[in-house]
Amino acid sequence: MSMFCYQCQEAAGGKGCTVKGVCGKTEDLAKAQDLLIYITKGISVYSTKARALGVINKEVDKFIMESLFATITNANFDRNVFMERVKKGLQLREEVKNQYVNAGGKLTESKENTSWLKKILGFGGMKKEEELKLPEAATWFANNANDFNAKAATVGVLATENEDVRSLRELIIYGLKGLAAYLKHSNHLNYNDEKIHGFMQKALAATLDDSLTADDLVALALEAGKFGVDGMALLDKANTETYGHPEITKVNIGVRNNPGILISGHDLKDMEWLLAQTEGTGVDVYTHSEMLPANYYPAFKKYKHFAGNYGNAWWKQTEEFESFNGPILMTTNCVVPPKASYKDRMYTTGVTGVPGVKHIPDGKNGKAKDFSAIIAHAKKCKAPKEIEKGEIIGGFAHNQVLALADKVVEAVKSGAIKRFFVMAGCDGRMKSRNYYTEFAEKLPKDAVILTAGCAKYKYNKLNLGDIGGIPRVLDAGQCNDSYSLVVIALKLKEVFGLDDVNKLPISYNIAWYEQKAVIVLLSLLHLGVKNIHLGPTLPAFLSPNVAKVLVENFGIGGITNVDDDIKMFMGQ
Ligand code: SF4
Ligand code: SF3
Repeated sequence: MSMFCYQCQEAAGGKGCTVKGVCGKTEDLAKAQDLLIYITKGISVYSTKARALGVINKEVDKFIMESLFATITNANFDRNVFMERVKKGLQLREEVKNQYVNAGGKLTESKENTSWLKKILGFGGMKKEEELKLPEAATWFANNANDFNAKAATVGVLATENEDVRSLRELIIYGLKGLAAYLKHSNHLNYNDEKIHGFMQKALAATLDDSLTADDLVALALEAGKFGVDGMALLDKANTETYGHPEITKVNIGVRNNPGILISGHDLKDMEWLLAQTEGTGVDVYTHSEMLPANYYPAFKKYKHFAGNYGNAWWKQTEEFESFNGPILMTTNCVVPPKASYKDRMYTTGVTGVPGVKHIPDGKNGKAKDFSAIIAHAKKCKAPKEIEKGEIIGGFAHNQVLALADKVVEAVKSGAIKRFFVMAGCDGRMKSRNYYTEFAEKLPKDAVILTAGCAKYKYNKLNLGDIGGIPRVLDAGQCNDSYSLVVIALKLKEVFGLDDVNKLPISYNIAWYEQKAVIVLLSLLHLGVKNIHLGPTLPAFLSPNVAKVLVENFGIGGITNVDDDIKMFMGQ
């Protein structure tokens, strides 16, 4: 069987990548990732049982979280990393299995022996210990590389034959991947929620359970949404308690004359370390794509060598990294396999990786990562080439917007603001995404866009003006800061004395690309938000029947064309 992957919006032909990923994922990399996910499920069978007995293996928690995160679209292209993880995973599986047994857990179950002979003879009721029927992922072993490769080819997405069960299992797994990414960022700031780890493992194990019905799996997907809200709330707490609340900020998008380092991805701890280590070195730091919101945090704004943001959303990196001239640090997705022209200037860290690209490892015993190699590299480089000039404005996370609540409420009451549009999510390569630029341009002037994630780059540099001093594009931050938009919506619901969040004048026109958008979507569904429109296309992993459930129960829809959609939304 060749590869099969349909986890992102750019899945080939709207169905799935089967020869090579549109993202650049090769067949052997795809299979290694499949095998790793399979192993995490097997570990989760035991770790979930062990947890029920009060045994928590922290190394397992970390391993599963990071393994899920590493398989997110555009995070890691290094097959060796995944194969090493598979080996480590098998060791950990045995370790946690033994912990479970040592804590009194059984690998057998007691059954009545009711064979016909015994019944006729009048015995019956004899107890017999039988081995637990464990899924193969919990028992499979490999002796050599051939075993790994053979297994990897049989455990992918298509191993689940029923397309609806497959669709729901994958919906859950993709949600877990997004959740794992957010939890990892919280953990990096020393915030943790053991219940989220527990849920992730329970849900992974559940995807092996053939007795679960479609209804059970829908319920599990919504439960993932509940943990999605918890995960985003935890990260919000971690970020704001560590770096302060984002505040309204004008961000420079031009360049200075010093050499620079460009930092991309979502990890704010890496941002903190990089800013601290570059201070006084004569090297400036610029954010890229999803790191832009770092500019809004008080703790980072104090650095004079923090020069602003360079470039746009992830998919433009092949041009923009070339013209940046200096080294680039990728802290998370989205990495595009680099061109030779800047490959030697790219560095990965955390769960990211690209074969042949230098990787900055974690510091020992939780100490800061050592970015000195990147700084030394930057000193030898030219200053970035200017590709844009001017400023963009952002920092409208919940604390800042709620500080302006009176003004916002007044504007709604007076009719100056007629409707809000939540347009959070991801950007991507497809031309069809120009829909979002046109949509923003054509929206009535009394509508305000609430955004988060890299989707914003489709309209955050347009001059859309303001309404009585309130900008018409309010950027809350990274994709996880969609949580901020929820907090704002819930506050407005309270202020207007409504009993249902769907009665607010808010429409949801969300752009998705990778799996973090899946957990954001499940979180919104868990909160009871209805009539969310998803584009530019609906996920390939939704089977017709699963899509029908989402349409009928939650009013989920796609997009059509800008004019018709605006008419439809404004009539909501
Ligand atoms: Fe294709 Fe997306 Fe999977 Fe990459 S992540 S192989 S583009 S479906
Ligand atoms: Fe963008 Fe990858 Fe999703 Fe955090 S950087 S939103 S696509």
